[in-house]
Amino acid sequence: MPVASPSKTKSTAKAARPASAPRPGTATLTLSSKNYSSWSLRGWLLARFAGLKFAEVMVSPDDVDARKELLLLAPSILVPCLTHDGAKVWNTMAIAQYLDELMPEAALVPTERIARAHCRSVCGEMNSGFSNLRSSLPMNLKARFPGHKVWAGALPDIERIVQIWSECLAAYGGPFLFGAHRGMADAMFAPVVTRFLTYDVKLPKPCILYCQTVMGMPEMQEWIAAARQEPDDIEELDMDF
Ligand SMILES: N[C@@H](CCC(=O)N[C@@H](CS)C(=O)NCC(=O)O)C(=O)O
Repeated sequence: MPVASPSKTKSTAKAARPASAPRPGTATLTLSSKNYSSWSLRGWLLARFAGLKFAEVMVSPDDVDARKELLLLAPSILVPCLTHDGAKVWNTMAIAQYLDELMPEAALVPTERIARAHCRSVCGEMNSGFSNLRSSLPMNLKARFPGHKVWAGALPDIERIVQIWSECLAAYGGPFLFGAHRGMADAMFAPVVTRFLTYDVKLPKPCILYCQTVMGMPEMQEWIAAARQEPDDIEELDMDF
């Protein structure tokens, strides 16, 4: 698969582990790099939006021992993975649905039936699609590539995302995808927002405003600040982030 990798240097640096292991009974969310791992960001935003108290468990993508530990938690060996009260949840959409059941008052999905179906549909599309966008424009929060030439194969993905956002913003009035309240769809598309900024993707005005809304969320600011503290590069930038 063609991959544009604008800034790729190798490093053996490991992501930081928490100083102490989480106490038994504490919900945990297993994540990898805050700078590079878009799925980690989605899972973390979902848990924060839901209001769940959890401990972060960081596993480095290039740490073999950490991968073995992750396998015990997540059979897919993928992050994010949530453990909570005996439940082990290892896919982002499953985590979103679990949190929505657990904390319905957080309104991760719209309360109205048809809007809720719409929300789940666009989230599902994000969860399973846009592979050309994901592989050619990997998340890299610390980087900026002004005037980046986007690979032609990723353009239909970008056009479809612009269509999804434009329809949602027009139908529900913004500033978030499903209206005044941030939720599941905003968490699912947040890493796309950061990619559009990193790679200088040109967008229509309503989508630019939406990107500003997402970047302005305190949770995003907190995540980005933590990403900036991470070592600069990791080895596996070609993988599907
Ligand atoms: N669709 C999966 C995707 C998860 C995924 O691809 N996670 C990546 C990180 S962004 C991963 O764990 N890759 C393997 C690794 O980090 O070693 C989900 O929803 O959870």
